[in-house]
Formats: sequence, structure tokens, C-alpha cells
Amino acid sequence: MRIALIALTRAVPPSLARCELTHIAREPIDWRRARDQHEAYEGVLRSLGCSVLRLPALAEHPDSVFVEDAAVVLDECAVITRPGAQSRRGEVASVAEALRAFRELRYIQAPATLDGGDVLRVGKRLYVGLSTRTTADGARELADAVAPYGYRVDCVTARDCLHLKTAVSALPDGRLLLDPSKVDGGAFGGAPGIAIHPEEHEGANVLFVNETVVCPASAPRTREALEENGYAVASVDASELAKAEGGLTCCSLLVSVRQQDDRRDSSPR
Ligand code: CIR
Repeated sequence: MRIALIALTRAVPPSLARCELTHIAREPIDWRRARDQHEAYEGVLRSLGCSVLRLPALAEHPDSVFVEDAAVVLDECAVITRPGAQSRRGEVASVAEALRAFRELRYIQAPATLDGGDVLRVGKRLYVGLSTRTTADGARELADAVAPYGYRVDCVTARDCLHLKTAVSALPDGRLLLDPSKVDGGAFGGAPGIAIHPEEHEGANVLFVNETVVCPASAPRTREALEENGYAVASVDASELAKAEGGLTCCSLLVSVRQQDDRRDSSPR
């Protein structure tokens, strides 16, 4: 058996400029540039060994490129969310449809809301950020859905940012990369932390793929800190997507799939 990694993504819709914004001011978004950056992002995922599976485009859903918010994917199941922004609820059906091939599905039910960007997994612990998008009910429903698999949910709060994972990311060895101006490191059960460079807030949202940390190009000094701590790091420019308040984790859902070694059987587990 080998573990293959599938990255679910979705194309940047030309309507991106009409995205939801909560903590940043609206500025013009160059759709072509955003599209090119997103394609480069998919290229980095491929170069790190992922198979990229693009979901059907959703032209009328400006934020639909940010697929992370529609589901929480664990090894044992996937929880389909109910996003906090009404405008985003139409994104989840096609994510559920794609994930059904790989995982048993659970659902967050109305009136609870939860965005995937608010869920940080550290081993068998899920930290849930209570936010403008994620309610205490949403966290409770997530806890109920994942308890049978041995996961525990703890609620935390982050300041002045959209999602918990805007402020903190999990690194491969159980350490956290965090922005101390937005989240208290003490909230994570004693997990050791590495601070981002204080002028690089975008650097707190990094993606871990097959032993490599993917870091935004706008955070070179945070990249240096990661490298000094022994991590392999790749960078990708996501500056245009950042104008839509999205980071690197937001643009994919990573799904690990067990495959036969001889690679003749590529069916989902
Ligand atoms: C939103 O406000 O929903 C989008 N403009 C950005 C979502 C970013 N997603 C994420 O951080 N997981």
C-alpha cells in the first residue's frame, strides 16, 4: 500500500471581485492574475506529489475557489460544513459529491454554521475558531461527528482575522506556526510554536504537503524562520487571492487515499 494525496481545487471564477470581505478593505482584483496564481499553486501541489482534481467551476459563486471552507477532511470521514456566509452555501453540494468517492460523509446541520478555515487539526485534536463564520453549535456538531473516531474538539478564538487558520497553521511535527498578534499560543494544549515575522501576517497560513511547507511568497522572513527550524519550504505567490481574504490552505482540500503499490488499482479506498 502507498498513500496518495489528492488535492481538490476549483477554478477562480471571474466573479471573484464580488467576494465576501470581513477584515480587509475591497481593492480591485485582477482575475487573470488570480487565475494564473491559482494555476501556479496547483502546479506546486503537483510538484509535491499531489494529484489535482478540479471540482466543477461555479461562476456565480465568487468565493468558490476557497474550497477548504466547505468540508473538514479527516482520514476516517469528511464533515460537510454549513458555511457562515449565506452566499457560500451553494458551494458545498459539489464538494460533498466529490468527497463521497473517498470518505463517509457527515453534515453540519442548520442553524449551526462552520467554515473549514476555522478548523485546525493537530493529531487527534481539532481546534475550532469561534468566529463570524463558525458558531458554538457548529463546533459541537463537529465534535459529535468526529468523536466516534477518537477526535476531541476544543474551541479557541482568534482576533481581527477571518478564520482561525488565518492566524495559525499546523506543522508536520506537531509544532504550530502562529501569529501572536492574532492568537494566543497558550490555547493549544502546550504545543510548541514558531512565530511568524511580525510584519508578515499572511505567513501564518501555510499548507503542509508531503513533508514540505508551502508558504506565501509575501512572507520571505517567515520562510527563513521555517527553514532555520529544519523544514523544507516551497513558496507560491498568492497575492491576488489574498485580496479576497483567502490564503493557501483555503484553495485546496487534501485527501489521502490508500493505493496498491503496483499502481494498477487507483480506486478510492
Ligand atoms: C470569504 O470571506 O469567505 C472569502 N472571501 C475568503 C475565504 C477564505 N477561506 C479560508 O480562509 N479558509
